[in-house]
Amino acid sequence: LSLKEKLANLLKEKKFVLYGQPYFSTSNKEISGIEVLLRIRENEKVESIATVIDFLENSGLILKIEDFLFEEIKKIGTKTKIPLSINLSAKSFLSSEIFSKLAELRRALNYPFICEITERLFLEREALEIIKKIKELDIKIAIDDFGTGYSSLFYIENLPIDIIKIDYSFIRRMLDEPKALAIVQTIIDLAKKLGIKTVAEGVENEEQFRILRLLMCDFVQGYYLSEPVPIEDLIKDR
Ligand code: G
Ligand code: G
Ligand code: NA
Ligand code: MN
Repeated sequence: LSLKEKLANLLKEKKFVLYGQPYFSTSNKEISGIEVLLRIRENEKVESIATVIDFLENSGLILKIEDFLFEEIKKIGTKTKIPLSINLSAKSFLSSEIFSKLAELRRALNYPFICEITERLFLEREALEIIKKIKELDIKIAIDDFGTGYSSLFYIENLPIDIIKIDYSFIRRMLDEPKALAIVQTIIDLAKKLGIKTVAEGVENEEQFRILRLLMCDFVQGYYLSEPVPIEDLIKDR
């Protein structure tokens, strides 16, 4: 079987599963939102899609997988009031169908819902239009892995961005490297002045958490407070 056939079969057999990783308020460590992460469950093992995400995007399979993802979120989303975030690839926006799908998903959920996009989307000529259209659907926008791609102050100024997720590479180094710390601090300050919330990714220990709280980062995500877990476990009783 080709990789494409193999992945298509996994999808048909419902071997894609939804995990969720919460992010927490730095002021009280309460869950403020949940990022939905797709994983593949095969023979009792659950694996990240990190190694196949480029292939999924380039082969177009990502569109079918998103249909599955959206259907699953519709089921889960009605059981929780915690805002959910989904990751969308720049490729998802090549077809304008994505907007009707997002509109439908938004209607199925009665509270804030967030799309995480990466700076890669800014390379698309229509990036501005795309983001405005999402916002018109009353969906929030988070820039994922901020600082590692094509960060442009133009976009930060001109796009209606709600959340910046500071890439974990800066968080990981900030305690040892003054330059990384300066960058983290500056992103937080800039975001605050522009009315954009900040999430620090990849927070793994108390020390990092404390510094981020001092710097007035709004939210933290990472193994320190929670790894990704099966999403049903997160929304139980919430
Ligand atoms: O942490 P983890 O190894 O599960 O992350 C795998 C990678 O795959 C991350 O970069 C994450 O953003 C991406 N990813 C996870 N779920 C989805 C999804 O539903 N859609 C897209 N486009 N990317 C996803
Ligand atoms: O690209 P994106 O930011 O969506 O990727 C999220 C991925 O990062 C998830 O697959 C998750 O497994 C991973 N991750 C989440 N928290 C941590 C952390 O604290 N440390 C490390 N090394 N990885 C993390
Ligand atoms: Na993400
Ligand atoms: Mn990220």
